[in-house]
Amino acid sequence: MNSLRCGHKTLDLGRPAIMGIVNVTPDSFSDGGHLFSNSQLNISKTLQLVENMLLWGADIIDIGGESTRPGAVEVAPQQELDRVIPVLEAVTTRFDALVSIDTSTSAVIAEAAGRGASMINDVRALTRDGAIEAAAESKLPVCLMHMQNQPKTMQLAPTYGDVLTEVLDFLLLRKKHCLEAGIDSSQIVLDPGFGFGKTLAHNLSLFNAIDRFADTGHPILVGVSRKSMIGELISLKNTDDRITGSVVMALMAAQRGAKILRVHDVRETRQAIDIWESTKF
Ligand code: 7PM
Repeated sequence: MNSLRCGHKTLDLGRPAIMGIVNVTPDSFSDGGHLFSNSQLNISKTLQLVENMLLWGADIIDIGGESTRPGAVEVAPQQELDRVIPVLEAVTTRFDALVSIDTSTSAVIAEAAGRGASMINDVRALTRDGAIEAAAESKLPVCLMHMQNQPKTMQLAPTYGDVLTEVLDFLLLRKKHCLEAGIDSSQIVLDPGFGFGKTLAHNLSLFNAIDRFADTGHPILVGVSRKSMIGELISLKNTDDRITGSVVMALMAAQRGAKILRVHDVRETRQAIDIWESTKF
């Protein structure tokens, strides 16, 4: 099936889906806490961003309350709950939108599933205590992402023998654990985890092998939006200058078989994908 079952809703993957990033952390790397003032989340600004993303053609909104940028320290489960759940509630009350929750924490998975979340997106691939069980219980689709080490240390010295084999093997092992926990195979999305414990060379090896990930039969999610790999390729230090590069790489990822594109710049990415789709006959 070319779709994911998200509770009462469905995410169609017949064409590449666009996932709009909404970071509700005060220190996110590329959207620098612009939803915050006096370290307080501005909920009306957040809803405005979500409304715009939906108008611009986002298929799903990804809400995250833990910063996973390189060097970031972990947040307490209660703090993550306090950040994410009110935003989820506000978004689902106001809009008939699909919302994925970017979390590794079992309590957040369980609480979000009970309050209308449509998907679980875990950069730790459900490795934390209780996460896999909470996800299985929710019956929601899960995105399993590869990361080497933890955010605090992942970019210090990323090392692989064969990066493609290691990342693929990890994801297929996590898939096996998910199946054993009762998660339906058709609900599993895989993600190579660009920028998570990877050098530029590692990222490019994985990017050029997206088709190999797609060969697993699982929908592939790709998140390269405004990341340093784009800055490194064409020397752009400022994340605001990486929009064109991000759009180009999202389109290239889709052409290599990615089915979900996790992006900051929904309008620009939607246009690129729609142009590509329109040229097919
Ligand atoms: C460095 C790496 C800085 C990542 C900032 C980020 C992904 C994700 C994030 C991804 C999935 C950001 C992030 N990236 N979830 N969450 N895939 N599935 O761009 O690539 O906000 S966090």
